[in-house]
Amino acid sequence: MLKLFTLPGAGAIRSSSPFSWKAESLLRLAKLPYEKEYVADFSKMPKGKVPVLQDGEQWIADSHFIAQYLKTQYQFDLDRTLSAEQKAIGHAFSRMVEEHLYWTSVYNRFVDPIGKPFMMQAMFDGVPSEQAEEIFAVLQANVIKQMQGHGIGRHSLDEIYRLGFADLDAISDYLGHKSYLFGDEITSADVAIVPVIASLIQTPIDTEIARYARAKANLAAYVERFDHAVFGEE
Ligand SMILES: N[C@@H](CCC(=O)N[C@@H](CS)C(=O)NCC(=O)O)C(=O)O
Repeated sequence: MLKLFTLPGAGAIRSSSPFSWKAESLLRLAKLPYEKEYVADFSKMPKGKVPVLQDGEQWIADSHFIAQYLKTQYQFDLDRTLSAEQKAIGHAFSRMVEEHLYWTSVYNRFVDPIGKPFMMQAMFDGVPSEQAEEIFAVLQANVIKQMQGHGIGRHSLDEIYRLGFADLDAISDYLGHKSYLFGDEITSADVAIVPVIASLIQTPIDTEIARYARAKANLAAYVERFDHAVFGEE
């Protein structure tokens, strides 16, 4: 059976890692049986990150390569009916969300002081507070370092969120009244986009960017529609 190395979630947050949530959504949409293993030590993963899919002797690290693997090995292609133009638009939206908007969501959880109380409770319930503070500080320092390297972390909170607002506007405007990005069917762009915006909308953190995302009625409905289609009543 396929095994997905992932991070746990809570309720409608299917994983605290949007890339793992994306990989799990793909497995579900492909109707492939799988089991999950939660990763505590990233250094045990082939590229130091989740998700990773194990299929027998094969280890596939990174959600993009997992999607490609499902296409070549299991003939699972969510984009088969899309035109070349739609595929190009979907590709650009996915990259914008995963390489840019994602960081504003990470910032809202780990760096914005408003995110900390929820994160502490969600991650360290029952852990002595001194130890929880120490681990959080390490995670936060790691996030800040990665965001500095990316470049977005060099901006102020206000600037980071304004950059995120523009991404949310673009998705909301393009989605409009459609069910999914390209109509009535889920395509791979939706699978990349929804976990990132759902992480903002459904995590009970009241940062400026989370409020901005929640205020977009079509995005909130999109997230719910996708979750119902992929995870049902679970
Ligand atoms: N491009 C990768 C990104 C994966 C990624 O950034 N995963 C994060 C969790 S959301 C991670 O494992 N972070 C651990 C770290 O950087 O130490 C993908 O699509 O799978």
